Amino acid sequence: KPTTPKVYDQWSAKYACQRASPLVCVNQELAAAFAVLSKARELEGMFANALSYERTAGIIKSYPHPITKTNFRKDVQNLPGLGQKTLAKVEEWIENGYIQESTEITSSERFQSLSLFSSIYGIGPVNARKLYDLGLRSIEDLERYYDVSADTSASTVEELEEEMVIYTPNGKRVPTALAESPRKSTKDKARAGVLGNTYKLPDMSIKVALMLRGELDQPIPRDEVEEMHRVVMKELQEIQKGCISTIVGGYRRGKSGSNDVDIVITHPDLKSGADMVKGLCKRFTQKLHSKGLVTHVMHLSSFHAHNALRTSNWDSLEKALTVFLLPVDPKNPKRKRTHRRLDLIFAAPEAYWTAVVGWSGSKLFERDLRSWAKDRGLKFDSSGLTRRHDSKLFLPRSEQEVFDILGLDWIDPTMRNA
Ligand code: TTP
Ligand code: MN
Ligand code: MN
Ligand code: MN
Repeated sequence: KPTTPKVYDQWSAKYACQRASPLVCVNQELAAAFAVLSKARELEGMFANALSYERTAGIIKSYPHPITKTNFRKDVQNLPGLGQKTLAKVEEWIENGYIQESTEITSSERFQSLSLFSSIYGIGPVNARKLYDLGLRSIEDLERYYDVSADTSASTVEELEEEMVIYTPNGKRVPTALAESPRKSTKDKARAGVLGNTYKLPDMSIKVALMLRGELDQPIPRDEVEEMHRVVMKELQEIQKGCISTIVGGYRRGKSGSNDVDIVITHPDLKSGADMVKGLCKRFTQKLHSKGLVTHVMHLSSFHAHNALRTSNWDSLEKALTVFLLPVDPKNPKRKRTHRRLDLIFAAPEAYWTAVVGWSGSKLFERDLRSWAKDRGLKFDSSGLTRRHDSKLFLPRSEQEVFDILGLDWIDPTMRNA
């Protein structure tokens, strides 16, 4: 589907999901400078400020002309959501070619350590700040702190399930088995203190991510993404024939190197596809693990039908966040394979296209898609599209239909890089 010229003309629209945002824009350095400011605020826990700078970076990515004094007055200062402080920074960039604050942040020890720590899977801003406050600065410090050594072996699906706990506000540990059990009522869970609380990732996942850091932080070229996809789907056919899939995430948005591989999977049979997909995530992950293709399972989620723990950013789809290793290529046996992060997302056929849209990103695009939907009395997430007042569920049969139902103009995935 060609991107309609209309979307290219909508660069001043409020929501990222109304605008075309290329991977690399004509004002890339300016967008990157605001991305640094956003990242810094996020690392410090200032989420409203982080979002505001993220939106600024996003709207700059959609603006199609190199920003100059002239079009600053004509266009840029009227773009939605840019406040006085932000506009002053844009002017500073026009004047000097850089934003002082971004440059200072980039070279600061605190920012460098916090970014480095939070680049490890399982370490978020809160944890990163805690580690920094303990005096830790480098990866070597982290390895000592988490006691990463040879015993950081494979975490199997079973081990992971045993280890995963949820922390309630009063520090009580609740096993996820209870939290996610579809047999326990919401009332039971509330009594156990589970509702509304977040998972604490087991330290094992952090250990694994640290141990494999040198491999996991290498971008995955597009042809290797495609090779992983082929291998995964071939294995899947062996336990469930007829499944279909889309590679989503950064790959779908056109990135030449991805940080991980994200695959959305369903069985297209509208009558029995949902049943065939149910429980498949865990079964398939176990199969991949037994074959040595999945070496580690970082997180396995959503066997809870009612999804009491659902937070605004997460859907109720079954997913496995794993570490994957391609087998040695017999035609090229000397080439060592690299451990890669692989995310598998399973959707019932009626949720497939919302899952594809919801996992194609970017994060800002997804966030604005939810806001846009909300403004129109709809609710969008990866697991479905519903009307708010009566919970009527829409059943889009294509990605185009998801856009149509939402009243949005089509945007090619490669233009969703807000
Ligand atoms: P990611 O794999 O984390 O990111 P990415 O694929 O866009 O980029 P890369 O892996 O190369 O760094 O997430 C995949 C998509 O899932 C993302 O594009 C949007 C969606 N997503 C959210 O909407 N919210 C979230 O919190 C996360 C983690 C992902
Ligand atoms: Mn990804
Ligand atoms: Mn991912
Ligand atoms: Mn989970």
